[in-house]
Order: sequence, then structure tokens, then C-alpha cells
Amino acid sequence: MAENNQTLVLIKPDGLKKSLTGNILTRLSETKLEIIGAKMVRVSEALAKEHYEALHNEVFFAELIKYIMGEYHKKKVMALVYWGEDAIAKVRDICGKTNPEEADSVSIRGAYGRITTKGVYENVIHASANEEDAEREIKLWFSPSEILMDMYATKEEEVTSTMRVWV
Ligand code: 3AN
Repeated sequence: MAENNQTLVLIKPDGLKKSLTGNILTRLSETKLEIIGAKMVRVSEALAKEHYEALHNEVFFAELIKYIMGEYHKKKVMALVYWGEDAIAKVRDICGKTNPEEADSVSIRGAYGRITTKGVYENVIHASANEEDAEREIKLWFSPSEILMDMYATKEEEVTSTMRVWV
């Protein structure tokens, strides 16, 4: 039976540079899933490395970190959390295969992705691969208060830190 789940979507710097945000969100709306979190993020090196931790031994790792940090495009990423029936599978399906040349030509990566001369796949979008990755990635990119749904266990913690506020 189909289950509800949540998935992290990133519109990567090449997607933003190419003004694909609207197209990508329109494609994703075909899934009828709900957006329960959304924000623009300037990706730090620490966040980039943590996100792609599983790939740290790959030859393309250093280039991949530069790419997601926006060194080649714009220094920003749009992060979203989608929720609903089979969210992980539905979003991955519309994204298409990791390699944009192998991705179905009507998928987001097939239509808009490319492989650079340095061999990095600029594939416009990231989507969590499975429930375990989704949990790790959503917790990495969002705090509980930024998501409109309680999906993972949380706790109250006293935090003393400085924060930028409006004057
Ligand atoms: P996916 O993003 O489809 O889950 P991963 O997690 O294996 O695929 O790869 C993460 C990112 O690393 C890809 N989106 C792509 O930018 C880059 N990448 C993956 N495999 C390669 C490869 N063989 N050569 C170059 N870049 C790659």
C-alpha cells in the first residue's frame, strides 16, 4: 500500500542561474504533493560536505562541493520539503536519472541537465533517494520550526546565541 513520506528537494545553483525555478516547481506540482518547507540557502562548505558525505571518496567530490556551493553559477540553492503519498518515488521519477545524458528526455534532469568538461553532472535538482536519506537530509537542511509538520522526534532545548534581528 502507498505510504505518505517526505523528501528533500534542492534546486541547485545551475537551476537557479538558468531561471528554471518556475519550470521545476510546475513539474513537481504534477505530483500533487504538498510543500511543507521552503527556503533559499547560501551553502557553506560544511553543509555541502555533510550533504554529500557518502560520496567523499569519489574523484568528482571536490568539484561536486564547488558546484553545490555555487562556485560556477549563483551562490544559492532553493531547499524544499515535499510531503505526501509516495513522495520520494514520485519526485525521483520526475527528476530522472543522476546522469543527465541517461535521464529520460522529458524528466527535469533529461531536459535541463548537462555534463561539464570537468565531468561533473550539473543535473539541476536533488531529491532524496530513500526514507533514511530523506530523514538525514531534511534534518541537515531544516530545523523543526521551519517545517509545517511534525515528522521526526524533537526536543526543547535552551539555546543562548546571538541572532540578527530587524532594527
Ligand atoms: P542522485 O543525486 O541522483 O541521488 P548521487 O547522490 O549518486 O545521485 O550523486 C550526487 C551528485 O553527485 C549528483 N547529483 C551529481 O551532481 C554528482 N555525481 C554523481 N555521480 C557522478 C559521476 N559519476 N560523475 C560526476 N558527477 C556525479
